[in-house]
Amino acid sequence: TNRRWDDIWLAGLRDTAPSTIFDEIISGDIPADVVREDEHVLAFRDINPMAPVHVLIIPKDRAGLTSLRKATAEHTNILGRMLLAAGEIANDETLGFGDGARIVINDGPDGGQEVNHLHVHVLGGRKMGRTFG
Ligand code: IU
Repeated sequence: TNRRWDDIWLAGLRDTAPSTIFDEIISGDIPADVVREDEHVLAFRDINPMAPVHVLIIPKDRAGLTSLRKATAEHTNILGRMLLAAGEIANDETLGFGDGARIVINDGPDGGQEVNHLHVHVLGGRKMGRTFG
């Protein structure tokens, strides 16, 4: 059966928000410095880094996840994959991380979110301060 197309069709039904620049990065229409990729998640360097290393992790299929506040139990798998990827990336000294990282999700306008496609920030390469801005 054509389960993959069923999944895409269903994702479309539950994700009517406008696509974002991250979809163009996923499709390859806009280049990105990809540091890690699998079937479900894509990780690339932030174009405007706020630390010596700044990586964004996104789901390839946004599937309604414009923000974390939109998450439901059906997103459990992808949310877990994103956090596992964050830990693995933060552990990768070849990317420039030292002993630790700051892992952040901005959610909604008041949270400082600018791109409406869920993303986890992994920041490092320096010792982070206690303030969150
Ligand atoms: P925010 O949490 O939605 O504010 O984060 C969006 C991030 O996406 C922000 O750090 C931008 O620098 C980054 N970004 C990018 O890496 N490439 C782009 O083409 C665009 C934004 I637009």
